[in-house]
Amino acid sequence: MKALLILIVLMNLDKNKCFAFLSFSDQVLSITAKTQEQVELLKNVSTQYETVLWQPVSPEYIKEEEPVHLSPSAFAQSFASRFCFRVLLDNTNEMIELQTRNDSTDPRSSSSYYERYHSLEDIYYWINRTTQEHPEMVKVVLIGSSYEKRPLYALKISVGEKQDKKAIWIDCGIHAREWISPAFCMWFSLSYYNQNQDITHILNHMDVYVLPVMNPDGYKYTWTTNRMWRKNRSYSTDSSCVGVDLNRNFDANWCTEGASDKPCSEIYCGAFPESEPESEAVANFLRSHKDSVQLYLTIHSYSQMLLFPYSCTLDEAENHNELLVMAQEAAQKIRRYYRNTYKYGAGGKTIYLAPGGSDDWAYNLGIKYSFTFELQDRGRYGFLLPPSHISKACNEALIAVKTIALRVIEKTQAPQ
Ligand code: 9B3
Ligand code: ZN
Ligand code: ZN
Repeated sequence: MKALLILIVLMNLDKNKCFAFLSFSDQVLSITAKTQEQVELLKNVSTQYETVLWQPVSPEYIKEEEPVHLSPSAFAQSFASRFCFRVLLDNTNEMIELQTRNDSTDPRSSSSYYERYHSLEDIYYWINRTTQEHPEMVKVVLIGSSYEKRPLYALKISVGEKQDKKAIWIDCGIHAREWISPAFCMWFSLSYYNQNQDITHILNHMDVYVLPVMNPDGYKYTWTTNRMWRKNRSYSTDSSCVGVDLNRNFDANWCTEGASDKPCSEIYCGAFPESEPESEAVANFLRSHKDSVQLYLTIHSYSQMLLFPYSCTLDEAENHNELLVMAQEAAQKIRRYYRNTYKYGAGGKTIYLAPGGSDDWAYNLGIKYSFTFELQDRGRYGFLLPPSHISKACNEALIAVKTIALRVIEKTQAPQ
């Protein structure tokens, strides 16, 4: 993708100053539509010109006054001249190169192992090492396999003699390009086997299941072929487009408004609920552990939000206020300790109506504490969050997890 590019002329729109820019295919721009006409134009551009849309996830969500993040490949000049925009990133190719390099083959060679992104092979290796180094508390559970037959390994972190503890489930990497998510699952696991006081308390009361990469085929593909891939890698019989959005494939108002039945869409819901082996594996595991799992967490990026059901309807969950207070407390901790702002609320009202998500499905299964975290950042780097930001992004999410886990224990278990 060397620089095709296009020029964008200057213009004077409203009071905004807009300067002349050259736009290249490895730039990411932020454009805000000011009128309905501009909304339509942006929708057209992002469907027609092989534009890579970073935010929102799919063109139908483009609205007035909400910044759109995209990587233009061939802007029509007529289009470009009608907008003011800001360049978010100038050199995505270089950033991608940097973030995939120096992925050493010896995982623990330096102390910054957890502050780098890791290839799928590295993560499998890490899973193996982790269980070997902490056999007394970490076990690996094979919950299924992906479309391309890669194993879906979850870690079970458990301490003490008690066998049938309640549990927390946490999955990462549903969406392939959200690299901070698998990095978080690894960071999180590390903090659990290098315990501190809060963690010890949590582990005395609950086991923790961690699925570091729910979409291994997609993740692999982001390392080898297309860094911006989101879906899994399944082929459908009646289209040349590949992939299902695993977070639209669960049985929660499946494929209604907010999802698409078109295989080429980034939010394609699949042929039927749980049509994909990845979502089916997670759903099967949770169904068979629904009496023990009390807290469901799923990690995404980017936009800094703590969301809870429902996303698939605007109706409030039965314990909406309880979830709201928990999310608020977690967001306050992040603000206080890390000086960073997270929005929180029910998904449907906070971002957009989105059916078929794992959090809503888990909630309806009976897991009354169910959250989706959208980690850093708010668009400065988006999916290409530099490795130097991993530790802060993970630590702030970790404090939110701890806050919520401690509350769940308080609410569901008598003091011991
Ligand atoms: C979407 C759904 Cl369907 C849900 N239940 N909870 C959160 C989201 C947001 C993520 C998505 O899948 O679009 C953000 Se990447
Ligand atoms: Zn205790
Ligand atoms: Zn996501």
